[in-house]
Amino acid sequence: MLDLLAQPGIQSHDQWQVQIQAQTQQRADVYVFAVGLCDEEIRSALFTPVRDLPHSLLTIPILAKPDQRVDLPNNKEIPMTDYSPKPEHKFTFGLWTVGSRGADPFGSATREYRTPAELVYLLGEVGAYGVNFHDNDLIPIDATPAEAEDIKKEFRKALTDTGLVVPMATTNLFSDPIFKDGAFTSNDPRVRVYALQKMMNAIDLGVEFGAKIYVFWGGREGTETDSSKSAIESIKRSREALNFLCDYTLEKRYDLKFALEAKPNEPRADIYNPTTGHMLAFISTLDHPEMVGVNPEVAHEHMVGINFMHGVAQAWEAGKLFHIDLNDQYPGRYDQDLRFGSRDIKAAFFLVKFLEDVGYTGSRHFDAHAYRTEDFDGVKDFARGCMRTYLILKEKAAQFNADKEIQSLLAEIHADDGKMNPYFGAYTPQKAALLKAHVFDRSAIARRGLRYERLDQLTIDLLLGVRG
Ligand code: GLT
Ligand code: MN
Ligand code: MN
Repeated sequence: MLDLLAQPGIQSHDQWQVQIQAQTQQRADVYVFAVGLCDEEIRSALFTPVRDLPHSLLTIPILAKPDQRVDLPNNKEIPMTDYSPKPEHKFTFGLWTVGSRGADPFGSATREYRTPAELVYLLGEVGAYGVNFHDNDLIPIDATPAEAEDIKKEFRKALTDTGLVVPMATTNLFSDPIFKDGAFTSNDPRVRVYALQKMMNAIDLGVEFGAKIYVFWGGREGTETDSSKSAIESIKRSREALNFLCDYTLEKRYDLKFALEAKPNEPRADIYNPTTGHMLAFISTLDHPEMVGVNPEVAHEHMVGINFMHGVAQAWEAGKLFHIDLNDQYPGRYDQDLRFGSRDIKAAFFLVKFLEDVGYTGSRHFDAHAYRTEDFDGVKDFARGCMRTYLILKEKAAQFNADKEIQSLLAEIHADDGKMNPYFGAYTPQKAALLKAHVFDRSAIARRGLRYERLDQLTIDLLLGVRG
């Protein structure tokens, strides 16, 4: 290689270098200041020549955008933030997310079909860490064994070429008409048993590709009319199925944990275990609660108007936050699966701040899809946008934690002189007697202003970028 490069007039480019340059120039205009190259040579490499530093630097529009970087010839870098995704950020997408063709109940697909392997290359291009799939996102439900092998081979090659991993897999128990009345909770025993068989095969498939988390989303486990099913029987059937599949996984010695995903409605009128809180209670009744946690989704809790981060915190505190589905949603609407952070920036901020502050190390999975208006360039904009917003909010969270005024206000708000300490902690009869005798100046305590307005405005200023 070195000999090749040493030949005079060598013109062939290193493919990797060209790819990096192409990726960079998709996002930015690149200005080059070089002493040994004439303008024509710089232009032939598709860069823009710069002659009169530092005057040019001040006139280049790039400097007006604080998220871009400029490399100066003396290697001094103007410090600017880089919001590009890296593997350590653990950003993942489902095949069904970037593969969504834009169909909705009122209209057919607006984007063409892309194979699983093609979608992996797309994810590699935008900088994702991993890809997740339902059994039938990868292998169509009626594929022959030979067809399945070909698809797997192509998919595996795409994973190797891009370096993407498969941290999570799941089963489609909702698309096929056989699941019209649910899977584990169907009133038809043949459907309940078929669902178990499909699950075992899908678990095998997920494990084959390295998945360590297995998501259960029971989209059809519900009713339109409660005359049709017993709500108690449905919980018992769900429990029996989960116990069976835990034992299957244990018997196979798979290194796999289950994550249950709640949703209140859609596609059924009402779905059982409708919130993360319901799921947490249900998990504690299973035979192997230690191998089952939750996969909360922003949209699923925002659609009914509840605070998503509070549910996530409850799951985290219980040691059950195994996975998370990030997207966005207007309350009171159909399941929108909007780009992360595109609707409620403040809620997204407190969510990212929570995940980063507690040190959540699992996947940041974006379970969302591009608007129906988009082509595949728009799908890439969507995927890049999810990751970029997360990283911007992560930076804002660090800024919040380092902001002197915000932190001194918080210290004031959380001030504790320790005088009440004797009453906290476990119950004792002495403590109870002491507490009963304590006299509180209720109105003095209530008079104290808590300064939350000021704190919230500082947060808003920070989010809107007018602070520091
Ligand atoms: C479906 C659903 C999601 C679930 C997926 C996993 S499929 O798109 O709306 O919330 O996470 O089954
Ligand atoms: Mn989801
Ligand atoms: Mn959803």
